[in-house]
Amino acid sequence: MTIPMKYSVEVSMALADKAPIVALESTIITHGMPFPQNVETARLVEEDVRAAGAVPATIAVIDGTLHIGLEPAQLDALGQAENVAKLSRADMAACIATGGTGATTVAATMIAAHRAEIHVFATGGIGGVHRGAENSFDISADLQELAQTPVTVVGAGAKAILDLPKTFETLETLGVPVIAYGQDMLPAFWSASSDMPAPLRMDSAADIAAAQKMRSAMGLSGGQLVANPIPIADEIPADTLAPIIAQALEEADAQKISAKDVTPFLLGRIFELTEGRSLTANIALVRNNARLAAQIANEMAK
Ligand code: PSU
Repeated sequence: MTIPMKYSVEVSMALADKAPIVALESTIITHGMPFPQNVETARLVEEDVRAAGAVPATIAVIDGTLHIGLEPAQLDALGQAENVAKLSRADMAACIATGGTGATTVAATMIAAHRAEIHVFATGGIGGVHRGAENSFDISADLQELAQTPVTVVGAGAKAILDLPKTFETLETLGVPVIAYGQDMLPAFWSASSDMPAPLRMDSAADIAAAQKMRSAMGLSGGQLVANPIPIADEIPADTLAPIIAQALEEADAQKISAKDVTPFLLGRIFELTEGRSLTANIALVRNNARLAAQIANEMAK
């Protein structure tokens, strides 16, 4: 059975030339940010990747076709579409098989990128172990994906709405390298630093690319998480955010929000409670991740 897959013009040219490519996800567009900032950000992020010498490949399923790289009109339409599915490993194939439309999460984007032989992917922050997971068992499929699919994911750590210590414990159990970029401590998404030391630290894109290549050479499955801190000028200090996150979590609990709806609900409430500041920070960190991912892709292509 052939997979209905379509490459954008610039991605197919880059693949033919073995030029550096950076995969980008689409859930951040459909479920992570409001319109029109979602589409504006997606465009800016693509431009950041190009300016850093790589080709952007935004990934999504549209009418049953897996797109590797979206044309501008497709990106626009996706950013305004309603009832778009949020796809992960479990439901991606079903969506393609039944002609559906869905945005790809970190897990699904990694699967698609690997199929397309793209080795580097930039996002905002990965999903992880939700607070209260000891009762809800809510753990993002992103963690398992990092353990099995060989793609280097650049994020500002995991989203700070999660239980960060449990998230990083789980990554360690799964054998996923977590590399803080340029600092000793793990970042915490909207904040440049958490109080957790990073398992690994690297200061250059070349080292990060070499580490992924060595994993493959050694036959170790899986990718790596590069935890890239938000630039200090754009961060929201963790102390400022803590009560806001707590309030959003309480509301999610009271309204019985569960499963895939939890992350979009929390991001939306934190946006309202910070009067938009969380979104400004989110945009800054995604762009910062895109620039680093492009540098890593350049090193991988050497
Ligand atoms: N980064 C962001 N905003 C987002 C996401 C990442 O800045 O909305 C998305 C990614 O697609 C990630 C998903 O896979 O959030 C995590 O969702 P969940 O917690 O339901 O697994």
